[in-house]
Amino acid sequence: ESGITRPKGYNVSFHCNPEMEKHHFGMTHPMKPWRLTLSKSLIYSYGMSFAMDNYISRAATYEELASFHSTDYLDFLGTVLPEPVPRDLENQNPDLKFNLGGSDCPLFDGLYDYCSMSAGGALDAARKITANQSDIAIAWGGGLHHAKRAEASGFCYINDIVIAILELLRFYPRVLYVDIDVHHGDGVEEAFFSTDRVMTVSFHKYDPNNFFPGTGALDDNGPKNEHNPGAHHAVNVPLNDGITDEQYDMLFNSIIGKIVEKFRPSAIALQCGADSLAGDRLGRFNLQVQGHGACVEFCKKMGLPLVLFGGGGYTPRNVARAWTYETSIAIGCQDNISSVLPQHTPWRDQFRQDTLFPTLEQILGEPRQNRNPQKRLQEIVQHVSEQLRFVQA
Ligand code: ZLV
Ligand code: CA
Ligand code: ZN
Repeated sequence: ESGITRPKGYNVSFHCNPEMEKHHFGMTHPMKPWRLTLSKSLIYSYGMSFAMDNYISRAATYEELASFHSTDYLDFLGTVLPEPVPRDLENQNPDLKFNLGGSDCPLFDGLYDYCSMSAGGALDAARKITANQSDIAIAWGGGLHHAKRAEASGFCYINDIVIAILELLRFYPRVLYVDIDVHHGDGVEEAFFSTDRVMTVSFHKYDPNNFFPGTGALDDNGPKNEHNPGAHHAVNVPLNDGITDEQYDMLFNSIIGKIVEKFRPSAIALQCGADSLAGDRLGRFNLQVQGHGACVEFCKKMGLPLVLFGGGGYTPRNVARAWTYETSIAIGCQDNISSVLPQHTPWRDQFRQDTLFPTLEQILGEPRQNRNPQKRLQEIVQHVSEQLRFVQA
């Protein structure tokens, strides 16, 4: 009836935990876990749950979190309580342990539960893949790419992606990590700096002094010492404001195509941060739902086991559109779903326009100026090609 059918022999699993979505970072904080509820409700309105295996994910255990994080950090994370911060002290320099409790990474009620549920979904997704039960596993509640072994950073406390990739590495010789969040995937890059079994690729806005986290220059490709097998296994694609679908897809297909050919990964982990969309509260790009989704489509076409993670995304209506479209791509029903949002979609007025694919004019009025000359993009492709000469499967 909805036009959604389940292709035989192709399995997509969907991992979420409604309890996670109920947490709040604070009124003025841009990260809104509720965007997960909005996304899921749109996905369900389209009837897509009938074409996937749906799981309520568990919370990751302490031991699972400790596969990457230090126990000092986890113990502290498990015991700190939110402290009411006096207004005037909020942005001063409190004594931050593990970078916790500042304005980017506030302490809030249920913080440890929130983190362990995000990681639990990502781990469940990875395990469905390694058990050969899913071809694509989706964990929109994961993708928190900035968290370090013993430090919170940029709204991220636990690096669910690193934990999930470590699980994939128990079964697969090589994993390709791709990150289309508008921010640099520094935590994942750093975690795998010294191994040649994971290649990390991040596309991001790069402006070292004015845009978080300030790392991820074109020639930051992993510590280049004689004994580091991970040298050359970090790929960075630094971009400027206003990049368009057309340019992004050219870059993405050309770079990921070359990498898959040379590195020959056995699985792909794709972080789908939706803050790279036009109109994002923190982002700076001009990507549309179609262009963002084209990255997922390209990865799917590689025919390798694929885990999809969420990530950033600060304009909830656009996050929900992108992750809905990308879920449809995973299932393979993207050409059969209506571009008009289903009439019965909950919170339908949140979406402003009734289309899954708003135009740039609808999103922004005036599109953001594109500061990515074609020549620079060619240079980036050239650099990556040269870098790949040092890589072998
Ligand atoms: O999307 O923050 O710029 C994955 C992700 O990649 C900063 N943080 C740091 C460095 C100095 N500070 C500023 C502190 C700001 C504290 C509160 C905001 C509050 C309101 C509106 C915007 C922000 C904000 N914070 C914008 N950008 C930041 C970044 C962190 C970005 C993390 C992206 C996370 C989930
Ligand atoms: Ca990125
Ligand atoms: Zn981001």
